[in-house]
Amino acid sequence: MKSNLELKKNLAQKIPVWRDEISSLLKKCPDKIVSQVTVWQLFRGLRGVNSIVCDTSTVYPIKGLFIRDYYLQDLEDYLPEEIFYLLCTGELPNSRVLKLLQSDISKRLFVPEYVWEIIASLPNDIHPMVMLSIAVMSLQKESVFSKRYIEGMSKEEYWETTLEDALNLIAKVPILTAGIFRKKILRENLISPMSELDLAANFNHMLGIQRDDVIDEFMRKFMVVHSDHEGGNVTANATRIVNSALSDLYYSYSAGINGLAGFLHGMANQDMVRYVLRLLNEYNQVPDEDTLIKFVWSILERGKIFPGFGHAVLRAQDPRFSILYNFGKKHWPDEIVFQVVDKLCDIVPPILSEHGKAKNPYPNIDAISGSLLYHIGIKELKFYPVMFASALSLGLSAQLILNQALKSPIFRPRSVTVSWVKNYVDCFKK
Ligand code: NMX
Ligand code: MLT
Repeated sequence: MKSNLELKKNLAQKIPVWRDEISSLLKKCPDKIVSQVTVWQLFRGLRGVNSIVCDTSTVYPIKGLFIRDYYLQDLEDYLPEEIFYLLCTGELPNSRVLKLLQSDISKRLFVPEYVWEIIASLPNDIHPMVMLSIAVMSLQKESVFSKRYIEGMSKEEYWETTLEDALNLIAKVPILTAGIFRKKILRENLISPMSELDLAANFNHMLGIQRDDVIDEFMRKFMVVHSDHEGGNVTANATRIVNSALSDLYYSYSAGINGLAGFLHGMANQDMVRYVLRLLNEYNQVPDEDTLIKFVWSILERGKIFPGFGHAVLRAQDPRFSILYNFGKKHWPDEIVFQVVDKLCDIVPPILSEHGKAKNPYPNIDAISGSLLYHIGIKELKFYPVMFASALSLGLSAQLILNQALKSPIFRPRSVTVSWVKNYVDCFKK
């Protein structure tokens, strides 16, 4: 399918301007230093090093996520489709442009039968993140980018074909996600998409959730707050690196979500609710403060991490957490899983501070998201990172469209040996 929508026209106008900006930077001050790497940073995950350019969003240590120039808190009532447009272009769409985008996406709401056959052939007990990754990989043969590359497209077309792949991906990932939930977890029939619904409401519909206005509003917020978190997190970074070799969006997204499946990253949402359910099983009610304090210490004293708290960049409460927390507090305060999470979010930060290791003791998005998914009827905890991955299709797609538009080269930094570092820094010489 060929798209000729406003998004593409808008990008076609902006891309030359963005390219000029970068060309003049490279011409005027190619040697200006923008970051330095200390020995500590080299061995500690390049924490704090400016090493990636990503315009879709930025994470500030105290204020948290900005999508383009907008503070996340000012975007929480927008539709995921609007956020996708914003991520790509820097502008929110007007209602005409939004309708065109929605209508374009609605024409892509189908998944080829062979993909369902592949999903059906998978053992039911493999992690649903693996299922989503395989499902997206199997869609790779639909990639417009790869097809056109083999046909000999010019570099100028890279971003346009990536946009085609992106529109297909953001339409199809929720279908695949809902399909995996229905077929492999609930062992129920698939529910066909309804093209007249917005992306989030349609997601609820296909998951088979008892929809109402509040639940649809929740899913919109869930998708918006999970849509992007700049370019340096494990998922985005992996996605970008794979794509920089001109592996198409399907290969790249699949690689990225394999990173999201890490326990330090997107898997923390399932672990948080796992702990909460363990507590509820044992006490049959929201445990009192002393019990929770002992529980948290018992985890930390065994040298384990407490999921849902801390962050590599944030040094304050994650605004994505605040948005979902306020929503839960307003609409579903009686949900017992939410109540335990609520108490833990008061109790854990001072304990982590006393423990003295985590640089940021505050809750992140994964502390809260699972409790709300639990409330709407997604009781399979392993499914929580899959919901995260689905929403991320928006931001990851936008990042790759821009990377191709800006002709980002293959990513290939140098690696060095420990001996090289020792010789270079000279600290060991008398
Ligand atoms: N529980 C226990 N220990 C922690 C925690 C935590 N929640 N957070 C950080 N630490 C430890 C960390 O393991 C490290 O220990 P060590 O010195 O033994 O290696 C030390 O504190 C310093 O780590 P930081 O510099 O504060 O954190 P870093 O940038 O390395 O890692 C996270 C960031 C997010 C990986 C880390 O805070 C963490 O493991 N949090 C829990 C898992 C989680 O919630 N992940 C989801 C992140 C958000 N997301 O959406 O993906
Ligand atoms: C994310 O949303 O990717 C996480 O908060 C992790 C990060 O930003 O490092």
